[in-house]
Amino acid sequence: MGRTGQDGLTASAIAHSNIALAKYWGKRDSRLNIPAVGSISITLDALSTETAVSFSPDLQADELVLNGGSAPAQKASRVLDLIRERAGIDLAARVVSNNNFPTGAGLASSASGLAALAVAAAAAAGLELSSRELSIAARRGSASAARSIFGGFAELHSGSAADGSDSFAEQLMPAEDWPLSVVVAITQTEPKSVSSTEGMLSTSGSSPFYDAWVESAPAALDELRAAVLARDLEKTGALTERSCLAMHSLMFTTSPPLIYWNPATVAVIRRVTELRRDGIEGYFTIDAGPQVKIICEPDRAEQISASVAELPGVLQTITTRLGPAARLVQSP
Ligand code: 2P0
Repeated sequence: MGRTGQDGLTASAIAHSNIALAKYWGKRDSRLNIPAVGSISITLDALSTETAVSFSPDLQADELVLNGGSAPAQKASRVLDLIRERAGIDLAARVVSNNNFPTGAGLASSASGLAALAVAAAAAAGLELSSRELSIAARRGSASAARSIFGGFAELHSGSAADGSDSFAEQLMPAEDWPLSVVVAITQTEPKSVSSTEGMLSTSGSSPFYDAWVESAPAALDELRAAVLARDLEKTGALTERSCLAMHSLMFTTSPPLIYWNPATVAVIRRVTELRRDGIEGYFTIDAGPQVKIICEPDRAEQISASVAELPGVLQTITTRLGPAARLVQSP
């Protein structure tokens, strides 16, 4: 991986969003952005971000242009700082990032965005980093981004090292080994009012169930990992729903409470459960937002999508297969 820009110090990359089957919520180190619990995710083909990075002596500070508008560059700068340190360069960067889906609405735009940034920034700085090093760099921006470096199924380790060197993601299984589909039911397109970063800080300081969540996470991960590797949809689905509801229980018991759901979120949960009773197998999961993602076999996706699309408050559905790893976009 070298410099891909015509004028050097410039590169572009694409990464796909991911959704966690076993959720991450809470940090063991806020400064280094190290998660308190491990997580397992699937990368989604249809939701992606393309990010261009240019280091330049003409800039005074890092700049981020997100979907055409100026945006805070704080998370991007944490990734860029690590890349600058590794490359021994002292230049600010301009980052131009475009999502092909709603930003900040619980569709993991920071996961795809910061994974694409890590890949592009490393190449722009002339570094050849391993996937593990890229995953650690992406994690510094957003922990979920560490997982989007990989395609298919990925696991992010919380690790125990104080410097976060053992908190990286790795691929658990490629998409081809278990080609599932995901139906995303969008119930709101505006960004959420409380960011994940703020929300999890608030939860760890106030939910009476936070310690139990952290303590029970390793066993929950072991169980889910085994179900995924066995390609057992019923078990994977049940454990996915349990992790999602455990995380939202933490959110509900945060002070002040974090209620990311809206009435349509609940309607979709109920519909997924009813469909399953009728033999149409799908399993829901919900992140820090009101959208519902339904995991199913590809031959069930159309029926599930049509059924949830008719519910009041469901604005749109997107059906996707599992996606590939983050990668550089070669310049012409
Ligand atoms: C996850 N989420 O495992 C969980 C489930 C949302 C709910 O990771 O603070 O944007 O930047 O590390 O990665 C979203 O949080 O948070 C997230 P930071 P991030 O997918």
